[in-house]
Amino acid sequence: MTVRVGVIGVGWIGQEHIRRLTEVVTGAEVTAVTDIDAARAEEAASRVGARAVANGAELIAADDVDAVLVTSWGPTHAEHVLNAVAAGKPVFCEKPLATTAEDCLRIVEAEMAHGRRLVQVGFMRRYDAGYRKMKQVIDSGRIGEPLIVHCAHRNPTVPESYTSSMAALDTAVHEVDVLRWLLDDEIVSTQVVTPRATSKRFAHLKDPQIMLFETAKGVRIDLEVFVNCQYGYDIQCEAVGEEGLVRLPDPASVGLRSAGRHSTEVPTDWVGRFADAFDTEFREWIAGVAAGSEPTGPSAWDGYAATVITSATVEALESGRVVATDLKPRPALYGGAA
Ligand code: NAD
Ligand code: ISE
Repeated sequence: MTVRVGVIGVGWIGQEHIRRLTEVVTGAEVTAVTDIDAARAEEAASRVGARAVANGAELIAADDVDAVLVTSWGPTHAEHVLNAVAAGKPVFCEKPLATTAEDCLRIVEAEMAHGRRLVQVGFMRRYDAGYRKMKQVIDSGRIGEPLIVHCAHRNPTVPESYTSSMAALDTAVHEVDVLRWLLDDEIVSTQVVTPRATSKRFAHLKDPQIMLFETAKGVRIDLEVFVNCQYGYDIQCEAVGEEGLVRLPDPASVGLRSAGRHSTEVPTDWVGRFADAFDTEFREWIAGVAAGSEPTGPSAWDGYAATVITSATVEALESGRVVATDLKPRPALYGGAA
């Protein structure tokens, strides 16, 4: 079966995922596209032989759309995801699932009323080969019980429109998801401390920030978010356990000996660093939709948890306090007891 996908929002990542669905993944076809910028939608549609439609509601209702991909701006995600769930269609939503905890919960409740999972959230790091190996090691017990995790998320630069709260909402959100998954644990509190700011930032931005999370099992996580580090896109993660340590490998890259130096490249952006993870994420999502099975990737509940935890982190930044994350009990549909 070829899965016919409709895409809502064809800006940067929407177009990148259309390319992925048409050139990389087998068993998928993009049939319909929409964007509030109609000319952009027409252009993106014509490139892949799809049709441009007026809006998200029309796209979701279309007979030639089996599954929906939401890659519009974050504040618009909830409306499109809720419409897709109401139509009973599988929906892949780029992060964040929604920008408020209330909207995330509305999606969770709608999916529970539907009775099975339809929603997957675009936390692609769970599909990165390095993180998957780390999870195998932690699950195998070879480092014993995890105690501490040290992480860094560094971007070379960000535009002036990037604000201090985006360090949590837009950037650290990836660690929040991948760490909950890696540790099979929940983040219960969050705190932010800010070192001396880099001179290489726009004046309004607090950069770098150090986020400190505590999990339900008592693991302590420190995460450096530094979005003007200049030198490259650098993702680090090291879990320290009772009997050993496991570290995220650097992306495969040749060692270069030249001009009296031995060096390896640092990626320049997340697009290249996680290209394989994005490909795997979409291969697995499409295969699941084609098989008619429930998605196995990050769920609406994971999207809810990420929004609650990153919103609490913004509160922690603004207040200087340790903030409890205050998640609702996890429902049975998402592996919980409630
Ligand atoms: P973008 O601004 O380049 O594109 C968004 C597009 O959505 C624009 O073309 C805009 O006109 C359109 N749009 C907005 N509201 C719409 C609506 N209601 N209906 C139809 N179209 C609408 O942004 P982007 O960088 O492509 O980011 C899009 C989403 O992807 C964001 O939620 C962002 O957080 C996420 N993202 C995820 C990753 C990742 O690493 N997984 C990376 C970048 C962006
Ligand atoms: C961006 O939105 C992403 O999702 C990238 O993965 C992240 O590294 C970057 O900091 C965000 O702005």
